[in-house]
Amino acid sequence: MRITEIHVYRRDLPVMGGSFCIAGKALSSLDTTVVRIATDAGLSGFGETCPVGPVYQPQHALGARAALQEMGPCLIGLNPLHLDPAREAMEASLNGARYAKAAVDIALWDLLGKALGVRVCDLLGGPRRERVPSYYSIGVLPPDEAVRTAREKEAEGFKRIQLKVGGRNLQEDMEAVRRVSEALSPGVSLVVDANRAWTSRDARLVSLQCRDLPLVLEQPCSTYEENRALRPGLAHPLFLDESAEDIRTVLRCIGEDAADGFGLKVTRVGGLTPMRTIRDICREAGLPATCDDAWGGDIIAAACIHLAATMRPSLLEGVWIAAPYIETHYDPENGPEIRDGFLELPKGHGLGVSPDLALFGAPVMSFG
Ligand code: 0XW
Ligand code: MG
Repeated sequence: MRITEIHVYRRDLPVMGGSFCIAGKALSSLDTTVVRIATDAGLSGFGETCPVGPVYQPQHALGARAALQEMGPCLIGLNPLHLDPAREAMEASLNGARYAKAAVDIALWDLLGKALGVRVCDLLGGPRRERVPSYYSIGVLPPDEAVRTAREKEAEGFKRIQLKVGGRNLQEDMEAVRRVSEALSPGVSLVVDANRAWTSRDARLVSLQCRDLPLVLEQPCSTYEENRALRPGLAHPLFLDESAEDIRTVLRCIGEDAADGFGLKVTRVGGLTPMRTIRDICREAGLPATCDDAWGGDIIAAACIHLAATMRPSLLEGVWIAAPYIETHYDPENGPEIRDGFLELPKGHGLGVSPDLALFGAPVMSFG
């Protein structure tokens, strides 16, 4: 089998209800990039990458498409079932840009599954279960609204709530943390995510003042080094998200005992191939992790669910997908939906979602 064509599409994903606020920045619409890899066997594979705006991480939507423009030609003619040579071809044509390579990597796993008549989770080691727990992320909101949303989401079946903080008065952050924690039932866990917005002073103050509350702190400070230095002085476990950039950083973090777990993002680390390695490293280290992406539609959601289903259940913290925050499913029949706080593995071969390309309009670039 050979890759004959690659088409790249873009689409805006408006946020339902107006906006989602991370670290003081309100996001009203996200720009997603979808890749279709077509073959001489008549099969197509789909991948996606959708940075959550241009400041959450060093990744951004225009950068993803510029990288695909650079790499697209090197993939034409390759055997799509041979994932390692395809990765090497991408490395040889462009340094870095893991998040753009991730879209190709996901599309190749989708193709491999379709070609073999199996699901992506079957190829990634085999599913440990058919449905995985999701978690809900509450954007930075006034404490009253955060409490109301937390109660609503608990009632919908979520067993893990992530509360965004940062980018405002620290007193308001502390009030939101305390009140949301006290509003949740004992079986529901709380993660407080500052998305790099706190100083180490802020993080220590919140952790010490809230030492009576059972919660996890996620990526309070910006850099890996700041968070590592902070950890011994905290009263709470520390998860790294934005700093868990790739396999090497995760290895370093374990070696330096810098975190109690990770908020992993499939595209940030480079796709399902490196994510599988990180899954195994975390399992050996006994560290829990989420299996998410920063944003994206049905393709990213399906990729996260497949990988998460193969993780040791006791170490999977939850899967975050953007479906509750966006209106459109690319695949109206099989697009992943959260029910009672859980996500089911899509049924079909490959990723199990078939995007309706009419939703995307003409490709913004094509190769082959
Ligand atoms: C909650 N998320 C998974 C979605 C937003 O993009 C941010 C992210 C996180 O945990 O930082
Ligand atoms: Mg996070």
